[in-house]
Amino acid sequence: MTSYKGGAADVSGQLRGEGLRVAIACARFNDLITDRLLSGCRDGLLRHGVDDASVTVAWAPGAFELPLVAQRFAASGEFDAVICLGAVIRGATGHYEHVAGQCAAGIQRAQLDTGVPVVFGVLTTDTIEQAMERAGTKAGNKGFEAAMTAIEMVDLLRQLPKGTT
Ligand code: INI
Repeated sequence: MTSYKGGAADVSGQLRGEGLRVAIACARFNDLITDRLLSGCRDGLLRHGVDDASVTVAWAPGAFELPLVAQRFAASGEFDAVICLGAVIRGATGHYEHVAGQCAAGIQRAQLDTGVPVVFGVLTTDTIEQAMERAGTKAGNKGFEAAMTAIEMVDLLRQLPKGTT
């Protein structure tokens, strides 16, 4: 891997979390699941060098509210990355598509508008069992993965040309 200097390059982010300030927006809805995502996320940050004292957590009512919280964090200039954690479960709602879709679209918009990485650590599953599997049982922990994505993206963006945001 070489650093970008305006010419040919092959860049990727490393998992170096030292000195990073990270905000987490976590949904309270389905907190049986999101509590586990949050634990996995904190663990992932800590294991990759992020100081727990540099991590701020805000609880939103549900996944639908995560983009606004994330946008506020990202626009503040106080954080290097924002992580959104939630669990949208199809079996439990008729408006699954709206909640999940708007959550994803809003999170993407927050990162594109601000230039700060905003990670989609939101489970979208058919059943609560599938969500449990992705929240620290047999299919890993999406919160832990989200922590690594945040750290990697900060390091990657630092190597890329400056944008307008
Ligand atoms: N919010 C979730 O985070 N997960 C869900 O599965 C869910 N369901 O099932 O409806 C959910 N709904 C609440 C939604 O996110 C908003 O908080 C609510 O609509 C108020 O805006």
